[in-house]
Amino acid sequence: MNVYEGSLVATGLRFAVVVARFNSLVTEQLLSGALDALRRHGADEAAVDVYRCPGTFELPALLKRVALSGRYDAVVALGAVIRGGTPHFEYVAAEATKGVAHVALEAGCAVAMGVLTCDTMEQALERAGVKAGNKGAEAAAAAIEQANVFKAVVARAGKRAD
Ligand code: INI
Repeated sequence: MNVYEGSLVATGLRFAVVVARFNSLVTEQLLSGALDALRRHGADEAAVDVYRCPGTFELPALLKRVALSGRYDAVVALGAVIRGGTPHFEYVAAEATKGVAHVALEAGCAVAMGVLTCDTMEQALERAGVKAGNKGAEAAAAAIEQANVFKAVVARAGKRAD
């Protein structure tokens, strides 16, 4: 039996982090969590690019262009959708989730999802480094692992079939 899995070593990999400005109090914390995780897992500072878009609704479109550019081993999507008094939340959250999933299936690189969907700003801040970890850091770790297992698939495909 052969088991293939991705390591959490980011050295030698190229990353893009795509982050929405809306609810920047939260998204900037997700961004610093993601960048910190990439750095601590060994990513080169010069191998990490950050792209910003207006809101989470715009995230999948930018993510798609970045992911399809061929420049990256992994891209990380960061945003924060927080419920207000109108159905707008549902639309933005649904489109962002579907959009990121769509890019993940179409892109040649790994795609990680770090978009929070929360009822309150307090819940969002808790998940952005205050009480419940940092989902940006978790998404960055997932991106590293997925990029490395993708490399394992390519390496496996290059070996003689047996
Ligand atoms: N964008 C977010 O990133 N988070 C939200 O909570 C949010 N809400 O709830 O309105 C939000 N709206 C803006 C949206 O992403 C677009 O930028 C806007 O509709 C312009 O296209």
